[in-house]
Amino acid sequence: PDFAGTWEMKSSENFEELLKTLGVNVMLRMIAVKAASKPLVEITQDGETLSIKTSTTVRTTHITFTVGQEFNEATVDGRPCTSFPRWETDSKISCDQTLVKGDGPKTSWTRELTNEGKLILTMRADDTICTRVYERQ
Ligand code: R12
Repeated sequence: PDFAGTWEMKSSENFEELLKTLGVNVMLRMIAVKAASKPLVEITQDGETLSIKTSTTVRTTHITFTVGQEFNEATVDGRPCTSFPRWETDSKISCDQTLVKGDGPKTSWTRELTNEGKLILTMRADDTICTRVYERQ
């Protein structure tokens, strides 16, 4: 699958609930929810190596990983973690995260390319699942 492109978000469900489960306080949640309502996602891909830059007004993250290989990133609330991305289907990457330090909810994300050319991101913390749908700009 070709994840490459410049993506804009079309819908988001449960983002604030996810932050709640992660223990983010109400003030930061308000700021984060607002900022995360207009993200810009830029993905480049070389085979199984993806580079994903996610920009908002308050935080920009940039990860590069190869499916099947561990890498370091941060959970959505900013805690350093080790991540292991793998193919769940031939068009869906599933990534379990392990906190580098301390305890917290179990977190993971998936990124899937649909037949309609949409990108579906899910982020999970324990039983809370946030689903965000992106379309190419
Ligand atoms: C915290 C601090 C900040 C944030 C939080 C806790 C904000 C996080 C944001 C995340 C956006 C995620 C997106 C995901 C995607 C845009 C804005 C939660 C700044 O302590 O769709 O890929 C300091």
